[in-house]
Amino acid sequence: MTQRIDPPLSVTDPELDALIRAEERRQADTLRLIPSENYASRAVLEASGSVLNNKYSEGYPHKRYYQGQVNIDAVEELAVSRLCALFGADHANVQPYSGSPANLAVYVAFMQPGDKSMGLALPAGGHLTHGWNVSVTGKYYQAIQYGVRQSDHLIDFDQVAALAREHRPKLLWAGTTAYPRVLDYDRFAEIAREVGAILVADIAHISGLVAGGAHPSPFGKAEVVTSTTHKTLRGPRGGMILCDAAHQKRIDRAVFPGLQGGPHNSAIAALAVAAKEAATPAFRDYARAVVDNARVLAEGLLSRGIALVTGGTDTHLILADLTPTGVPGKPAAVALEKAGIVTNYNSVPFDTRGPFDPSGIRIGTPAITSRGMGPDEMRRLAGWIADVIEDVEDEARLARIAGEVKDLCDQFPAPGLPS
Ligand code: DSN
Repeated sequence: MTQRIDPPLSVTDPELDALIRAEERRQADTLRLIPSENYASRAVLEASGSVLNNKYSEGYPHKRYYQGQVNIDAVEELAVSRLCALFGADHANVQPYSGSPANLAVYVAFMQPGDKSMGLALPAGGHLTHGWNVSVTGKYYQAIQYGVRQSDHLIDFDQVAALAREHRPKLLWAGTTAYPRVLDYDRFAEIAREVGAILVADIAHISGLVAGGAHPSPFGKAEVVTSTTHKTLRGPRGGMILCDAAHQKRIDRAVFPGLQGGPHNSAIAALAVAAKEAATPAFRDYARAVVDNARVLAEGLLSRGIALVTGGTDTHLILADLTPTGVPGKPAAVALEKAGIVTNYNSVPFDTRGPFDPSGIRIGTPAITSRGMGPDEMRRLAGWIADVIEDVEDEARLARIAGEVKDLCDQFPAPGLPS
């Protein structure tokens, strides 16, 4: 009998294993405030690292091009039915590899190259795939971009309506990556109806909040809804498209065979787990706490004189405009990381600085709320952020805060990490 050789990662590749262990420690010991990041549960991580990785399954349940799908079909059907129930959708396609491929599939489903779409411009808080000029969505299609008002940095619906009437786009995108306020889907739907556009809600940042009832739902208003699955939804890296029954065929064909080959079955399984978790009362509490924490953190920052775009937040996300402090976003983000507080530098609306050296930082509460932190911790955090920005070069201060951050993190173990 031949001996089976299948050593663990630590033996096969100690160098790589050491990097993963170091990343576990970094995620344990720092306050992770990038609003698009989170901690997936141990159960989600287990499913995403499973033997489902080994199976090819082009096609959809019971219509595949390879044999051996008895378990894979059941996995995909579970993910689809759980997501439809969670969001109240007719149909879910769970095969997109992530948010950008999901959005691209929507273009492929409904548009021909050169057709018009409309989305929020990237510098105003939109996403690359809503038609920004460096994205294929802005190169192959005619992208009309709307913005926010200079006076209050809120979406300018008068402009959205005027541009929609002038250009009559096929798709109207309602979605954001750096916008701290809830979206008025009724208003978007009204404009889309008037000009005969399909309203597409990209809820990548807020799908967990929508599932948990902490953000208005676009379902019943947008005919198509796209999302990543790893942000507030706390699932695996992946994407999904939910839509009305009338659009199911077009969407499914656009994903496969239009854009993709074999789906990533381990990600789909982990998404099924996340959808089950998101349907629990505990997840509703989590979603509400994410928003409450963001509000308390915003109040704390404002009380220390830090300016916030739109003056605050009613989501998981805060966009601080550091212009009045004299410290640009990048040095602030670098100093914050030295203090154990991980954010990202970000443009603010009408930024006079460039995207690699912008005026703002973007902050979110999904990951720290997954650790169980609440209002008291948010108040301490606001103080630390303000202290760092007060003097980004005071290395002793940064080191002291990093120690205090580590002590706090030790009291709030993160889901999915080794204890
Ligand atoms: N990278 C995501 C974010 O950080 O918002 C958007 O795709």
